[in-house]
Amino acid sequence: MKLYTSHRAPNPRRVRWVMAEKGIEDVDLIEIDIMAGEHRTPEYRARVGVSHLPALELDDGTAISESLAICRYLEALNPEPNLFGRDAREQAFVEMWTRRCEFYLANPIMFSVRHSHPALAALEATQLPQVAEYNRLTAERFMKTLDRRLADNPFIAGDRFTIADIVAVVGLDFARLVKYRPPEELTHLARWLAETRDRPAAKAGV
Ligand SMILES: N[C@@H](CCC(=O)N[C@@H](CS)C(=O)NCC(=O)O)C(=O)O
Repeated sequence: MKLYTSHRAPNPRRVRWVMAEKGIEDVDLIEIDIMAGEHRTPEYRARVGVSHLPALELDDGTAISESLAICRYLEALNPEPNLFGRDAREQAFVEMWTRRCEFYLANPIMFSVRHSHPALAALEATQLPQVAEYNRLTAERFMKTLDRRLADNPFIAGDRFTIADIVAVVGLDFARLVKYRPPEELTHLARWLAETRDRPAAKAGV
């Protein structure tokens, strides 16, 4: 299998993090230069169907895009350590927190960075400061929710590390591109962030 990835982009990083947690090594990483538009070529679109990263190309040539679909596929092939929940109840909780983290944290941060970092202007038809600000505020509102959650739970979905933590930390790490730091008073979020950034996968530079 081949993973089309880009080392600075957040969504492919989710997949690389899942691979690191599970010790998956039989996937070739193909680096795509987003700033050079390599994902917008007719060849890439013909192969993947959309001009997005990441994409996982299977050995028969089928391509799967959407980072979380790829992560689920890798989990099905490599069940341990489990990242998506073991029973119906845990799966629902993991899904709930993953979607919250994606919709209210990771995506808003992505839009905020894309609409404020000068180097990323090339990816937007028009870079709008108001879009950046609106999305920063949306993300910060959810950071407060996460802070309350993490006051009573070691990890976002409960008592163990899951895909919800990966989506959240990758989103927050992307904000470092614009030198953003979560508000200091969110001490439970800070505790979780430090511990998550200290995991072997993160320290290995995933
Ligand atoms: N929902 C998609 C988002 C994919 C996405 O937006 N990927 C970014 C990189 S992080 C991309 O391909 N950007 C290229 C562009 O906007 O031209 C996923 O989770 O995979």
